Amino acid sequence: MNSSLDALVHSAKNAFHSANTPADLENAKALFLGKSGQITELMKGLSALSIEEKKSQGAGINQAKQAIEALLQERRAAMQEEALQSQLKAEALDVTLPARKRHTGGLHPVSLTLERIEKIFSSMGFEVAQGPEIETDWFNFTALNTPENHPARSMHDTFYVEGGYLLRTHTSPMQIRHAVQHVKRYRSLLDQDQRMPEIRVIAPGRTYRVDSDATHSPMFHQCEGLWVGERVSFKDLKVVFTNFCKTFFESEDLILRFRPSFFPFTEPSAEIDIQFSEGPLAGRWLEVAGSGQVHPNVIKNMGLDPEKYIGFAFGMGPDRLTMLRYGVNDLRLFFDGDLRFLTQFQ
Ligand code: 2U9
Repeated sequence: MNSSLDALVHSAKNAFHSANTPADLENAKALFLGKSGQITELMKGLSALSIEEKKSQGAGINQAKQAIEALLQERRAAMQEEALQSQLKAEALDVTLPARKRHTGGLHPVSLTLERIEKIFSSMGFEVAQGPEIETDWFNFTALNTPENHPARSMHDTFYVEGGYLLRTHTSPMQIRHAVQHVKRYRSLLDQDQRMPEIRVIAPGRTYRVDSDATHSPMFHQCEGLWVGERVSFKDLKVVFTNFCKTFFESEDLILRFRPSFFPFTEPSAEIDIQFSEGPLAGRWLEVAGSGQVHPNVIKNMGLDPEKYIGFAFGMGPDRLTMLRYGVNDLRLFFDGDLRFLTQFQ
C-alpha cells in the first residue's frame, strides 16, 4: 500500500478508537467507507485511470479498505465487550454475602407444657383424647351430674352459641365421649361378663368461660384425667398425681396435699396443693388441680354399672402450671402475642 493509503488507514484507526459510542463509530465508518467516504471517493477516481494503473491502484485501495473494515470490526467487538463488562459490573450480585438470618419459630410456652403433660401421662399408660370445643349441654353439664340450676350453667359463666350449643367450660366432655366410645368398643366383652380394659385417658385442650383478669382469660387451657376400672382407688390417684407433679416440676422432694372440696362430678372431691422445698415459692401451698372419685351417676352416664366400676378423675390448668414453672404472674401475657415475651421460652 502507498504512504497516502497507509496514512488513510492510520487516520481511520484513530477515528474508530476515539469513537465512544456505537453511533460515533458508525459516523466514523461513514467518513471512510460510506457513500461519500474517502475509500469510496478513491474507488470512483479509478475510472479515469488506464487499465494498468486501475489494477495497481485498485489493489492498494482494496487492501486499505479491508484493513479499515478489519479495524472497524475490531473496534465494534471491543465496544461490545466494554458494554458487557460495564453491565456485568453494574448488575454484579455478591453471592458471597452472608445469608440473612432466618428466624426459626418455636412452640408457645403453654404448648410446651401441654406436650410435657402428655408425655408424662403417656409414660403412665394414659391415652390422649381430642374432641369438639363446641359442645352440647348434655356432654358439658348433664352427663357430668351437674344440676339444671347449677350456677356454672348461667350465661355469666358460660358462652352459649346458636342452636343450643355452648363453648365447653372444661375438657370433661371429651372424657365422657371417650368413655362412651370405649364402652361401646368393648360392649361384647361386657355382655359376656368378661373384663373390660380399664379407661385411662387425659383430655387436654382449650376451654372457655366468661371471665377475664390477671389470672383468668375467656379462653384458657385445661387438662383432665380419668382412670376407671374395677378396682381403682384414691390411693392410685395420689400415686399418679404425685408422680406427675414431681416429674413436671423436676423436684423429687415436692410435697402434695389433698384438701376436701366439692365438684358435682366427683365424690369425694379434693383440691390438690403442692409445696416446693426450695426456690421463690418454697414453703407456700399452691393449688394446682381438682380431683375426686368419679361420681356414680357419671359412671352410669358412661354406660357402666357403678356397682362394678370405680375410678378417679382430676382437672388442672396448664396455663397455671406454665405460670408456676416459669414464674409468670399475669395470664394475659400468654395470649397478647408479644414476641418479646414469648421468645424467652424457645
Ligand atoms: C369425668 C368425670 C370426672 C374432672 C375434674 C376437677 C376436679 C377440677 C378444675 C381444676 C382447674 C378445672 O382448670 S380448672 O379450673 N378441675 O377441679 N376436674 S375433678 O372430673 C371429671 C372429668 C370427667 C367423666
